[in-house]
Amino acid sequence: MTSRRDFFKAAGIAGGAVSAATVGRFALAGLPEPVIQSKPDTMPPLVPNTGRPYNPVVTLNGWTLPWRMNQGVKEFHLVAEPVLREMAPGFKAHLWGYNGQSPGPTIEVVEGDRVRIFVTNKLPEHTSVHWHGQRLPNGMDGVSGLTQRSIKPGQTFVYEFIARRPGSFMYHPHADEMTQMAMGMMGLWITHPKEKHLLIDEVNRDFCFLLNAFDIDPGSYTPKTMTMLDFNLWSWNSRIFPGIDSLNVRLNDKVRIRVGNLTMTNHPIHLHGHEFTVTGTDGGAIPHTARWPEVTTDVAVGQMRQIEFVADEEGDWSFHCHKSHHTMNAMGHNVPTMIGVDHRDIGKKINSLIPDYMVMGERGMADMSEMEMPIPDNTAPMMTGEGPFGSVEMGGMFSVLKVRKDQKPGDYKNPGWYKHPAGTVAQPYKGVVAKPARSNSAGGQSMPRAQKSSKNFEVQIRKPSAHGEH
Ligand SMILES: [Cu+2]
Repeated sequence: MTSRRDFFKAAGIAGGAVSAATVGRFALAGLPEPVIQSKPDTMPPLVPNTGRPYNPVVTLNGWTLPWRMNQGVKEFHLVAEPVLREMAPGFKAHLWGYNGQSPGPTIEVVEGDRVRIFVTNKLPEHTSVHWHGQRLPNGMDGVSGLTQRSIKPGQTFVYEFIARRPGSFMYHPHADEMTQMAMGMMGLWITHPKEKHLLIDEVNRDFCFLLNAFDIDPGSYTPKTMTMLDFNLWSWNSRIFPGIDSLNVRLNDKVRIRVGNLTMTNHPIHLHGHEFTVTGTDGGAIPHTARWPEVTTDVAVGQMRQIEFVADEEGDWSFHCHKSHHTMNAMGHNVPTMIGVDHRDIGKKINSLIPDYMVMGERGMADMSEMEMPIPDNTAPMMTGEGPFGSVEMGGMFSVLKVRKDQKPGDYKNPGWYKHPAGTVAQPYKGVVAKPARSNSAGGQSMPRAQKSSKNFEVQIRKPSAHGEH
């Protein structure tokens, strides 16, 4: 039970000057029923049925929290609790989150709205909620110990403030942060502008997701919370490819994507086939004169980036973090590079002792994606995703922007694979390929060497090749 003192403290009402009317109003109204979500699907946009109208966002593999309008105040109820999150088909993780999911639901409000958020703590330890990026009274900032008492297990606190600034924000605990964020406690907050805004364009599709990371050993279910940098699962909204839904849009749609980073490293987010503009951050909208075109934008730790573009090229366009180890799932990675090393003979010898021993990486790691190697239960494959032309050989922070001319406005269904017009797909060349001419020069250096190297030495190049050519 919430003690009255904690309740008023969190509500920003000074200890001595508690208004009985305020108590009565809350008590009479009761708490809004918490809404719980258990499906990991991308939920359709939640069109507002009360308050000022706006064009709602779509949270990738997530959802927006419904609210209750109580005498002009938008009331939300967040429940901090352990959750079972399907991170990809066949791989579930025991995380902490809000209202049945990690991340928690997206909260959408309108600039100027008075917002009241009840937070019930069903975790085994205390928590708090910090509303990242918001202008609010100091006592509503959610830093346990500094601006409020922490919310003990079983307690419900109430936060109340006016959403003053339109934009893209996040929420997360400010109590035992390293544990609670490593366990998946976070969510998005979108404040829509209350009227036409010079720097905030109207768009046809407005997507959002959080970058997050976990360290879960293959075959286990619970993240290691002491990990500082060496995470092995790089996720969007606690999903990893091929578990991340595609972003499905109609040809010539104006598209906005809001990305927040609550991992411990930066992520250069890259879109194929289009240029975009960074139109805003969690600090607000960017003036037009300060915007420039990009195809990759780095989202640093604790930052948000809001990108916009017109989807005017049909097709299935990759959309991913450009750190290549972030588009892979959990793997043993303290492994030397084996490209070009023929270790089959050694493999055979080891096989006679350990029948399951497998030789890896002789021709690169791509073989891994099509190899049916035994993996422990509850483990996502390292690189996978079956595309129309074979394995995509990806994991982690990877998805696809699907642009189609027959996608209906407001329809977010996956349209399936793109059907390329005849003659527009890269093909094997059928003609004769001449041997490439190779220069005899030792290199293209701009100046001659001052002296010859003392000894001629040779680096043996071992090219990956088919068996039997050695
Ligand atoms: Cu990354």
